[in-house]
Amino acid sequence: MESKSPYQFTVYNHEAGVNIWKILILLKELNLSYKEYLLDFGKGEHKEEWYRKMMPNGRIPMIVDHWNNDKIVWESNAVMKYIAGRYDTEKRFLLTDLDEQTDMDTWLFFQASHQGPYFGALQWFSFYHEEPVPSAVLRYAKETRRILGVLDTVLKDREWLVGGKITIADIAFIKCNEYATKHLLGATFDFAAEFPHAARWHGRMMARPCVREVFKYKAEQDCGRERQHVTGETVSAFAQRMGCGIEVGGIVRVAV
Ligand SMILES: N[C@@H](CCC(=O)N[C@@H](CS)C(=O)NCC(=O)O)C(=O)O
Repeated sequence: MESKSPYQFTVYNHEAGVNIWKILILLKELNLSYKEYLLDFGKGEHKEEWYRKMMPNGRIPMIVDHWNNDKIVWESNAVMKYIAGRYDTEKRFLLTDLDEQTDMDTWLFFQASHQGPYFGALQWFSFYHEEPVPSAVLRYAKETRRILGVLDTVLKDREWLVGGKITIADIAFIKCNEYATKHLLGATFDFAAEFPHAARWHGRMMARPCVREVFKYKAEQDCGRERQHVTGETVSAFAQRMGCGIEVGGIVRVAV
């Protein structure tokens, strides 16, 4: 179907969404055009019927490709695979060897099934849960460190996760690692000292112009890691009030 849309994708997002960053980075790296639609979580717009018809899970992110019959794709790593598979014609972020492709998928699944949920659970129990649950903070802080340790071990003798070059699998980890190592694991956490190989790999990605551009854009959007997006209360104020979080109530001591 010929589309009249002047931009290729609509990207459904929320200003505090975490899984969107890797998609925006890939779109920028491939110089593809898009428009963001910011859903109002406060009003539950992402649970409304019109949205759920496209996105049955009622979450973000989701994309619509107007230049391919309004194809809908959701689950952020599936979105990355779709965008790269169709539009990274020079395979800048993909691999050609079948075994390496399998390894790339393995890291994408690992990101979606381990890094995303465990880091997300640490964030939840540190800042958003109704009552303090120190044992949950402890468990997910340990898991977060363990996952960084897995990455650090494999990156000891290689620059990238698979195929000797940056792929969508590497890009998939950027945002959660940045957030965990700067905020979630507390002010005393030293990424370079504890996980030097993963820290160098992360640093290489953070230095890329397109990555910097997305981080700058997001900072300008005030996407509110310091804001509890539904109530408007800051995460710090929330953590203080609840007496929970990595740096509150001495939990940092048991988490190490
Ligand atoms: N595995 C999914 C995770 C999607 C997800 O959990 N999105 C969160 C924001 S990053 C969301 O939409 N939360 C809203 C809600 O839970 O209602 C992906 O990678 O796309």
